Amino acid sequence: MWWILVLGGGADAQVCRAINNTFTAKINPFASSTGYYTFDECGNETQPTIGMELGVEYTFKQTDASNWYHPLGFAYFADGAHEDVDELEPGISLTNSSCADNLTCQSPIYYLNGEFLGAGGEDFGLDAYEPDFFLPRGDWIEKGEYEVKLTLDETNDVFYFCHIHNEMSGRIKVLVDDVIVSEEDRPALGYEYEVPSDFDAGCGTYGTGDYQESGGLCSDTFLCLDGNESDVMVEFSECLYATDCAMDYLMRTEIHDTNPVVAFIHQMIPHHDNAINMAKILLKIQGDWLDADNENDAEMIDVLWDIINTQNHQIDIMQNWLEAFGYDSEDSAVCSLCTNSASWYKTGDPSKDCDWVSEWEPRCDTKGEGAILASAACPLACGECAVNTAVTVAASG
Ligand SMILES: [Cu+2]
Repeated sequence: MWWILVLGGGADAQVCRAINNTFTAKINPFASSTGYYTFDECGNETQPTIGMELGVEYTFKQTDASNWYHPLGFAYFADGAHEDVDELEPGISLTNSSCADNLTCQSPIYYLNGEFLGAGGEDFGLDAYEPDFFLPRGDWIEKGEYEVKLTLDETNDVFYFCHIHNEMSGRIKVLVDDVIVSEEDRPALGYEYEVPSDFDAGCGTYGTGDYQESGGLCSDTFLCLDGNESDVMVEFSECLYATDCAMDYLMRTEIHDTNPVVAFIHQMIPHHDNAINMAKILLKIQGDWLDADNENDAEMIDVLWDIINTQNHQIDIMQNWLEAFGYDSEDSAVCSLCTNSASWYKTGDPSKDCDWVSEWEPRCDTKGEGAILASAACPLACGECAVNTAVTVAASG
């Protein structure tokens, strides 16, 4: 008899294991544009790869309030229905057609307050579970304890994912006697997880690191400080500046030639991103200012979570629309507002205007009336418009 050689002694460290067959889900809203799942059993790691023993029932608890708008799903490929790929359902198997015929394939089972939400057969409770996560946050919290049970009886990797937000999938590897069955990570996740910049990590935002005041991408002042602000307010204003600048910069889109929906979306996504980031900044520092036990404060906290989750969901819908009709996923252009003055001319010589300046670069040092330099009055002629030519920059997802 052959010994089966298990390669890679570090295999055990690759997956996070449940405690008492339970994974307690939470969302870290600051880990990415949408936020990422964590499980108490896996520490602070976001989107951890988890291990599940073959044939053992596990419970995924979604009782923490941060789960609102993030109903867990399970699929054979990353992102399930978002990508039109097979999910774990009673009538779906990639390998065993008889379970599909009998509606007994491996599938999650959804519960509220310990009660199965489905009717059996093809109905495994998702049709009641998922819609509840669209309820107003307070109503959803009041309804009670949401949880999903899942037993895996096939050995291939599967994924947990969010039914509402795209690209929140994490890998599940199957264990037999605590050993990973399939070492290879297959099928592929298909995308890299988002990693906030150091600046974003401090603010709780995503995608604003390049838009700090020091980056010079915005000439406007978004916040007026008089020097008497506390350190907290100075830090807060630096975070706000960067997200405001990102929106200001990224909303300068080219109008689409024929389709108003395209231009609407290209502007609305950075607009939404700003709302989401503003909400996250406040949520991150809420501590001394918003007390969840105070009725008015609690309402404000609801608003912050609502902005983050609903506007991220709308961004997904808008991105899907662009993809469905074959339009670019983003378009950000700093439009050419840079034009030569029609009235400037060299002092005392009206014939020497911006056109004259444009003929020879050294003429940019010429002064006009009021000692205004040609380089300032004729920016187009003097090559000062570089920042104003159309550029496409990566928008945050
Ligand atoms: Cu979600």
